[in-house]
Amino acid sequence: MSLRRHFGTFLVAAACTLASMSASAHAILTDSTPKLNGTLVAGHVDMMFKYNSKIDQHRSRIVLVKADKSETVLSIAANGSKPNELDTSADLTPGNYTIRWQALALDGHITRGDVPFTVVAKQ
Ligand SMILES: [Cu+2]
Repeated sequence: MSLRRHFGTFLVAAACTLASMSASAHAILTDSTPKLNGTLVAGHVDMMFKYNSKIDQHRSRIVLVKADKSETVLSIAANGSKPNELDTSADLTPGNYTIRWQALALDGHITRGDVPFTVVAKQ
């Protein structure tokens, strides 16, 4: 009984792996501002998340998570000339933040990721 249940779990895991290997259109983050664990200067900050494939900008999501865990959904700029990017901006004071992105690729698959970064005071 227990063995059979484990086998079922294995099959599900294997199917997911195969699906992700064959779906080359998954949105994978290839570049960003801020960089992973990067630093930005406080003020009105433009942020950019670039993927390896076209994404649905209207149905993707960018959430700013502050050090106190509070979350703010940032609006994504419609950018028809850069269909593989999510562009947004925010007014940021010094501190630690995380951008939690969720990208919907044109194949219908959603990928997610976190980009932690630090904002430092203007010199
Ligand atoms: Cu996919």
